[in-house]
Amino acid sequence: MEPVERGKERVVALVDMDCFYVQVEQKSHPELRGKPCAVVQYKTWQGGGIIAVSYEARAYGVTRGMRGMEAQKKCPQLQLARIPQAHGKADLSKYREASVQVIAVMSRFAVIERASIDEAYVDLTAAARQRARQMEGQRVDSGLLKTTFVEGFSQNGQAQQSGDPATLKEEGRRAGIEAWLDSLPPDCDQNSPELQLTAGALIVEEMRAAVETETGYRCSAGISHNKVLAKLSCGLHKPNAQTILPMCSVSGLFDALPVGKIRNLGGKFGESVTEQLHIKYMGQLRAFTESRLHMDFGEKTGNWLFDLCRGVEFEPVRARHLPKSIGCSKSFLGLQALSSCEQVKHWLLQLATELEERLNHDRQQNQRVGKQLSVSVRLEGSGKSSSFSRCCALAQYQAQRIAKDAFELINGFNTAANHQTAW
Ligand code: DCP
Ligand code: CA
Ligand code: CA
Repeated sequence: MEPVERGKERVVALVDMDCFYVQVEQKSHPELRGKPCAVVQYKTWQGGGIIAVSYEARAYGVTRGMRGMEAQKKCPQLQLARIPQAHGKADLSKYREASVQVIAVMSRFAVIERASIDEAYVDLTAAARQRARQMEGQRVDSGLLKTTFVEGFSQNGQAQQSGDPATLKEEGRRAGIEAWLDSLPPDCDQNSPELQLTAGALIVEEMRAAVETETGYRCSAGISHNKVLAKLSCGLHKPNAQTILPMCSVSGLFDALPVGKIRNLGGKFGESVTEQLHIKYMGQLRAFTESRLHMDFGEKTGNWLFDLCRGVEFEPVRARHLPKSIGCSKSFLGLQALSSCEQVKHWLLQLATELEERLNHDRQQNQRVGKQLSVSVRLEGSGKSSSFSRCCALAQYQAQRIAKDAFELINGFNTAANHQTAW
């Protein structure tokens, strides 16, 4: 037996819910289903800030971050659902509960790592190998991959007569699947990494169908050999679709992919990579030698980048269904900025009250206790903003105590410390 090509050892998927908060609101308000709608936070000023948008509304140009009223100008029939509030701030518990339901269904299929409120990584290596063994020697029935796209194989839609974009897209998808299945080794060796990806995609089709049947929620997915490629491919076709990203399509995709679109390269570090190397696209990283990347980023990170731009990455999917921390926050922008100790104490107590509730719920549900209390503060100064964070032991699940400890943690940073009341 030949050794598996480096980087193709695993089958990893990322599942991400489509317009998640919108779907949760549509489930409890059926009149919103299939309609252009959006979820807003604090409906007070200009219709509130939009944080989730249905795909019907996206077609009108409605996007996250718009004000409700601004969006209704683009799409007059847009309906707005509002995030519930508690303790003077957004209450996300219904979305967290929906997330738990989805994770429960998915975890019947394979090892799951919850990555955020609406996404999870799935290690399908064992399950896909087993499925590939059963499939060996037979051609995969493309009818079982009815929402699957294959990156690099989906462009060649034949029938150009139909002008309808949805029909064209579906024709392109089907042609792509057939071309992909044709490209699999003719004897369909169970050890073929490409057959294993295909088997993984079959399992993800089943998993997504089970999620929809049992929870009513639709999602999209990416199927590839590692977390970075799975996450990237999930976003290529949405909503209610899934995308296989085979290694052979990576270089074509990376050639026009801005570095910041890659998991873990979206922030400051990604910026330093593009600035230091004077590049824009992920594919351009391939021009640099290992030793050059070592020089600029150290051995460990250099190696990681060298592999990553070739589609190779090894971060494991860790079995974890629960968030590692429980946190809540609130922003006070512009004129709302807190300016007295009383205000700071008041809001710390509101946050601590939510925290106490959620910590108690978590202890009961998950038989665990929190150990550390961490407080982060963002300051909006004249010109530059700054932030800091401090932590201490979490003594008790008690709001007053949490608020008091939190205040002491940050009080040393109060620049108005000489005055008794100002912050
Ligand atoms: N969310 C939020 N504020 C943000 C980003 C997201 O409150 N800045 C919430 C609302 C989203 C949910 O998290 O519904 C999931 O975020 P996603 O980025 O996955 O976006 P959606 O699920 O809404 O849409 P998509 O179908 O593009 O994944
Ligand atoms: Ca989502
Ligand atoms: Ca997401």
